Amino acid sequence: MLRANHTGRWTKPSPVQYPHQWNWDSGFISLGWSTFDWDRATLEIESMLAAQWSNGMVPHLHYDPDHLVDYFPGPDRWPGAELRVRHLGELTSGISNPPILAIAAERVGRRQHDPDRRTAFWRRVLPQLSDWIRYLLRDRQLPGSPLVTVVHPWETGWDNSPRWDFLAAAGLKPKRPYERLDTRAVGSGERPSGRDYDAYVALAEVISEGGFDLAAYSSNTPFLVNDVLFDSLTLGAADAINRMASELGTGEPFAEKQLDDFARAFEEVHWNAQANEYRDHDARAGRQIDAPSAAGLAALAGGARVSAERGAALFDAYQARNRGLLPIPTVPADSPSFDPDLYWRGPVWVNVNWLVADGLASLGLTARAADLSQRTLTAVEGSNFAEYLNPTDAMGRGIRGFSWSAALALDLLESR
Ligand code: 9WN
Repeated sequence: MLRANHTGRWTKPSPVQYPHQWNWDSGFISLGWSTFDWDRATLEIESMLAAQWSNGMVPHLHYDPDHLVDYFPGPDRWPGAELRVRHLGELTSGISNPPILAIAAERVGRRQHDPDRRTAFWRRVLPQLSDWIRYLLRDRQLPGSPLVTVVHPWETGWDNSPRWDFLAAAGLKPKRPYERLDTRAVGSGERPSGRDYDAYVALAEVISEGGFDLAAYSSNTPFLVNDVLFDSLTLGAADAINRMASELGTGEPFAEKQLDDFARAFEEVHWNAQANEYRDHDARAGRQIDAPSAAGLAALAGGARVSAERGAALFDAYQARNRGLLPIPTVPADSPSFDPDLYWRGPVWVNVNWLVADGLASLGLTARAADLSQRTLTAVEGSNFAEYLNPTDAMGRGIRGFSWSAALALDLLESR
């Protein structure tokens, strides 16, 4: 599957529907490659880094110039992005993605048994990965908080999650007309609504008009969010970078105090002691977002400093809300927003299961992690590598031949 989706430079997410390179997809995909073709794994990461901006941001989308007509929105929806790339000529979006790529770079390196090749790879990618995390920890702050301000649902990777419904409710309309292409290969009942898309496109306009500078547009946007998963993965990325740097004998880019402050803010802002769960935070309104999802559970991966006791309680409580269903529905089945077919509003996504299993394993909750991995593998096996699965019938939904479903199955097989 990965070979079939490889373009020569990188792996596209699927044969049709997603013809470019996506940032967090490439992180997950590189883990799959590293189980059988290490050079392709490093190429995946380095191709993504070739799209980096001068300010350090690694965009969520790296366009393939030969396939611009096959995807909406194209680079013309991010005017000015073409001037901000380090390598002029690269075409990108104007927002970022959860920094799983840095976490993957460490793991891909560890799968290389020749220490010289491993350290040569880390030496090549570490400066760029560090610049990206520095950007997130410097240019994405609102006054008074060290946490990362996420500025678009596409940036979170969970596009139409009920966590972001307040955005669609704000009723943004784009200035320029547009035509969606995403419902040609996938039924509209499995894709975001027209109202969601209006908001996505309008928000891209706000961000581009603000020169991609948070301080310039923060008063003009309804969407300024601290995403629980993005924050945890940022901390995890900084930890991974520090470990790689210390093995290379170079100074650690991120000071312990800075990461401690971030972890403390994470706990203060994201933990909800009444509900006993981690939640997202609407930074504009100054309150937590009351929309249950699996994101708080996925945040056990990354760098959130959670005790094993709490991790087990979070997992068991989520399972109890979804008894009899394929784990892990992205929205719990008892929530009014749950829809088993609709994208990020209920279906099971392999990357979310992988994150939860990884988080459980890192807390020493190995039996739960192994059970989740096994059930995920069985579901992937029967689904023709579907993009997502319906948790009630375990059947595939969305596009088939989805790269991260295949890549993470390989990684789960290799890690057990
Ligand atoms: C918008 C590529 C990406 C994933 C996201 C998923 C979907 C894009 C889209 O596909 O988003 O970025 O067009 O729907 O939501 O998580 O990275 O696989």
